[in-house]
Amino acid sequence: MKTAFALALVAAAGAANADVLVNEVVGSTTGGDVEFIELYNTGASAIDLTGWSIELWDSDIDAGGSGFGGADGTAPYALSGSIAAGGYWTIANGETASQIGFTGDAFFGNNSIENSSYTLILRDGMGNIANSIFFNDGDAGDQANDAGAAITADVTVGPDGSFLPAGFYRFGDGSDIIELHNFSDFTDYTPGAANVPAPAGLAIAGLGLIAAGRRRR
Ligand SMILES: [Ca+2]
Ligand SMILES: [Ca+2]
Ligand SMILES: [Ca+2]
Repeated sequence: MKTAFALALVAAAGAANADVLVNEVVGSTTGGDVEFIELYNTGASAIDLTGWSIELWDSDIDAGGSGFGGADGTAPYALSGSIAAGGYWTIANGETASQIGFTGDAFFGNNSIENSSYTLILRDGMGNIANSIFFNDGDAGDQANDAGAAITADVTVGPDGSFLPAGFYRFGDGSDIIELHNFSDFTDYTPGAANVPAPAGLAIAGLGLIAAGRRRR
């Protein structure tokens, strides 16, 4: 009995919670940066976010890039509260409130998300990576990392031409289809609400072309 309990604990400690995903991010826009990170719970149960955190790791190796593997802004951000089944949890800055009228579940200061390559890690209450996103500005050598240790991110976003993309969203909440956000057109930003859904019946073969076609700046 004692042994079985110990084994169960080991199993639990090794498995990241895969139900909560990074669903939408905006970090670099025209003018003062609107910055927010939206999580989405794909599961059937509410999840307590106590002990969870969002980390932002500088991922620029190019000359002049500052502090590869260092924490960006005032990251990490400790999460609190819970996220309902099919619900959202968002951290957002003051520009998000002033420019698009949205206030998140948590607040971070303006310019918390850098405008060149970075790695966003969502870490669960047991310290495991629940989801990781590498935002790439396209410079040779930039590398997804966890505090300087190279990783293969779950999702790589960008570059958008030779720039860091404004952000990304899953084309339909929790989807594996990734779209880049526009820099100056905020109409497709949906912090704390449903992302643009995938049209019903869309042929899988056509998704890549549609993804490319929707990208504009
Ligand atoms: Ca770079
Ligand atoms: Ca920014
Ligand atoms: Ca959204």
